[in-house]
Amino acid sequence: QTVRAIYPGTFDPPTNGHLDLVSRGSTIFDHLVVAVLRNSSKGAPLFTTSERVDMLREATHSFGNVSVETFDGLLVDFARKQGAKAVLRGIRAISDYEYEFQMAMMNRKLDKTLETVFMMPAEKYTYVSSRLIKGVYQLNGDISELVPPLVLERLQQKRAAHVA
Ligand code: COD
Repeated sequence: QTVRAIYPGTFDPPTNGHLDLVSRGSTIFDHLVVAVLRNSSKGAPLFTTSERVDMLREATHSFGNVSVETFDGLLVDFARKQGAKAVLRGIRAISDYEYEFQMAMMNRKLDKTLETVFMMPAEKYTYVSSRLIKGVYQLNGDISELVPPLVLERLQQKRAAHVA
């Protein structure tokens, strides 16, 4: 039996923390679907959905068992359509726990057959978040070790477009 898992998120933008999780997930699941939420409640994203998908595809193409899709609506519905048995989520610190716990329990209420699996990133990525990356980058901070090369390039393009 092959096990398919979904790694859902906003990924605005993808970071090396996200990729660390993809890498770990790809070793324990037969197939991992990175799922980008199309309409986030987090407010206006910096990158469009297709920009985020591009960056994720480029950053994950070397994994043979990872694909990138978009989804809308309930995660449990998307997981069912994908034939996924598990949802992969990352825990960086205690502060992630409450939100993740509530989401996992709500998803279990909605679909009791879907399991949420938590993994921890390498220590060096435990403080990395998309929100901080955007903030530091806008203030000209060096984030080159924290995001994949294409994300750095796309951030530079956004800043150039913003200045122009
Ligand atoms: N190291 C390890 N993990 C990390 C790191 C890092 N440095 N940074 C982020 N992560 C993890 C996050 O903890 C998360 O697990 C994942 O990577 C993705 O992160 P984000 O921030 O891009 O994703 P979120 O939290 O915005 O994703 C929220 C969802 C899109 C999953 C959620 O809103 C959802 O499922 N929406 C669909 C509607 C729905 O079903 N709602 C009911 C859910 S209860």
